[in-house]
Amino acid sequence: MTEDQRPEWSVSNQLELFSSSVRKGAEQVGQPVSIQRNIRFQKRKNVELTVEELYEGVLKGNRSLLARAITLVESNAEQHFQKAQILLQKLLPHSGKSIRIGITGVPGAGKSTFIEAFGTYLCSLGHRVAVLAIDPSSKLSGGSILGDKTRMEQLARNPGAFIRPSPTAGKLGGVHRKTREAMLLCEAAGFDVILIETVGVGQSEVIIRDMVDFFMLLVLTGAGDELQGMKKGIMELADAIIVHKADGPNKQTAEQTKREFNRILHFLQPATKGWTTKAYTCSSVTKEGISEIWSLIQSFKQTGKDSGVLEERRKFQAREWLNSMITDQLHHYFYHHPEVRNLLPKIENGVIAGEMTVAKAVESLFAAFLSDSIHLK
Ligand SMILES: Nc1nc2c(ncn2[C@@H]2O[C@H](COP(=O)(O)OP(=O)(O)OP(=O)(O)O)[C@@H](O)[C@H]2O)c(=O)[nH]1
Ligand SMILES: [Mg+2]
Repeated sequence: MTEDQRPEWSVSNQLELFSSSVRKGAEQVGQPVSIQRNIRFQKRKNVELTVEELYEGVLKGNRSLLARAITLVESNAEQHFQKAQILLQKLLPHSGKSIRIGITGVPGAGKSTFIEAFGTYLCSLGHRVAVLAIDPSSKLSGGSILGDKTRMEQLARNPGAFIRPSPTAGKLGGVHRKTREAMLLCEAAGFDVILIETVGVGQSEVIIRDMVDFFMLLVLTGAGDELQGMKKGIMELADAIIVHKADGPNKQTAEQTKREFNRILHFLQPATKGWTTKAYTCSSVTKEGISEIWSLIQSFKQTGKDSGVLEERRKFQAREWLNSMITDQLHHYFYHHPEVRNLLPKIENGVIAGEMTVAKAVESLFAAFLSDSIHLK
């Protein structure tokens, strides 16, 4: 069949004839190699890539292959889990070289806007910036609300940046494992600054603190209320408190709020040994204070490197990660054990009806779980 005789394009007619004629066209305009590669990639978009292909792609810093590698680690399918682990194992030696920065604050504190301004600034200095998000509510909503590219339009278009919205919660390990693994992949892809956004609603701050080197809290003015409503515990997790939106009529009050935070911080335990947590002001609209925050992080990194505190922190975090994965796995195996699944409703009813003590209930379930380890595959 010649090109003149070719049939109408339809799904069943989509293959060689059509792609070969595109390729021919491309060769004619003198761009054979890259276009051909593109065609091949397009054709394979829905085809699962091998570990080797993902490995090569991530190491080369290819953003679309990095995105696909992250999709793989986020997958809840058992066979993807195994494949993802092989990929991570291979990439592990290439990870760890970034500065990991956590950013939290109440909804509307301006986290996404800050990341847009800060990330764009870092890219202009030649850094490669990856943005990840932890969404503590995704377990409930099943969706993702953070890391929205709409608030980060400029950064999303920057060739030096990579933005990944938060994963949805899964069964085998949760959002946190996925974020940690996504972070390793980004590092292997050459991103030297990792920004992790999470909305400050309690537990998520502790989780993010355990993943990052530097942790900052964005707060707003309205000092009295802000300070009273803020838990001391959260302030003690932070390496810096940023009074955000310090622009226009807000600028003066922001300075005042900063002073009040500094007064309180003086009496609190610092989050990082050898580092004094202080409050700063910044605006993501006027960009005032943005470069100072980067200088601050640089000096934090240097201090932490010299004292060995940063290395200690990473080691501690690796141990915590191991522990949390063991907990996740145990949880998974326990609740998926057929006998446990079978017994649990009856035992629950027994406990609710006051016929069985909780300790006895747990003992019975564990007896069932441990009597048969065949299912522990
Ligand atoms: N004046 C001023 N407004 C800002 C600044 N940064 C953010 N905003 C505004 O604050 C609002 C909230 O900003 P976001 O960046 O979406 O806040 P967020 O903390 O990411 O919010 P969630 O993702 O919902 O938790 C938006 O209307 C921004 O335009 C700033 O530096 N100055
Ligand atoms: Mg946001």
